[in-house]
Amino acid sequence: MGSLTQEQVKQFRREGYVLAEGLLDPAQDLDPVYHEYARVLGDLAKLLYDKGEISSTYDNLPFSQRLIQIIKDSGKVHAQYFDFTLHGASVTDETAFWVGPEVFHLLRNARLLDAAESLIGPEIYSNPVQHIRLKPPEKYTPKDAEGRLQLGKTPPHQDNGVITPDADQTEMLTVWFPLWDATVENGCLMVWPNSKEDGLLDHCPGYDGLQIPAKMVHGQPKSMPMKRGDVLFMHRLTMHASHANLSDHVRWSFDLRYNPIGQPTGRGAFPGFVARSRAHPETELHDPAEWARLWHETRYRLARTEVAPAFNRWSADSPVCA
Ligand SMILES: O=C(O)CCC(=O)C(=O)O
Ligand SMILES: [Fe+2]
Repeated sequence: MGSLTQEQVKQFRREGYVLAEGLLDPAQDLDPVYHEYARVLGDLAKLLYDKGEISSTYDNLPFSQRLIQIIKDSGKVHAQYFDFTLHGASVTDETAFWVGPEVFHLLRNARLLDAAESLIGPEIYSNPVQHIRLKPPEKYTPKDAEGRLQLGKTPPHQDNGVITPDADQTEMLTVWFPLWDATVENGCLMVWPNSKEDGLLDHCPGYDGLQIPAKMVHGQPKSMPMKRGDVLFMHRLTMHASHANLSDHVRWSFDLRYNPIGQPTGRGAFPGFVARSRAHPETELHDPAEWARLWHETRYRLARTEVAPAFNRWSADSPVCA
């Protein structure tokens, strides 16, 4: 079963990625989550305005411009506010995140799962390594105390690098798609075809995330401009990065992950769930409120944990990082 063509499956197995053009129906599959996030953005505007951190709620602006104004006015990108995951190191009871029903419906989207089934089989677990990325234009992105962009381009890495070693054999599948067209100018992804053949490379912690040291990055990357509705599937060992957002609008994407049920997720402190099981359909999670509850319970637990979970096995002072 599964919805990808044999040719697409072959390309994924050979080169470590495949682009499925028009897999999603933008109106059916993407608009609901867009509308949900428009409300989240409104909530953020009100919250910041009430705290005196912005001078207007920018009600009349369309999403992208409204977010840019809020970012400029408050001096912060607010990535965690929109994300449907947590960052182990700094969780408190107040840490904001968004685990709304339309996000859950996206995680269970039948078109995504049909395609995932072609690549990892019919027993599909929603792996909790997942993000929404709302990347503002670099020219409007506030800097941190060291003068670096708070949120910029993604450096070269393999997703296997951002999970714990117990999951190195897990067939984790990365599923990346834009909410709006992604272009080279606004910061689309680039992939290094066949890079999975090199196995897991060393990664070094940097301010913008784990990255493969430049001296180990060879071969020509392929830029992946994508239309709304297109979906990119990547093998966990496929090296990828993003271009910088040099446009004047927000680059908006989701990246989700799935693995065969029963394999470790590589972020055991976070909750996943059975998205599809042909063998045991009764184990599938269908309730968005239960999914949200799992994440709230996780936040509660992490806020009380002294040693935050680390998902990274490399240290900045190891010789390869010098
Ligand atoms: O969207 C990006 O810029 C990076 C995405 C990424 O690294 C991923 O989806 O694994
Ligand atoms: Fe990645």
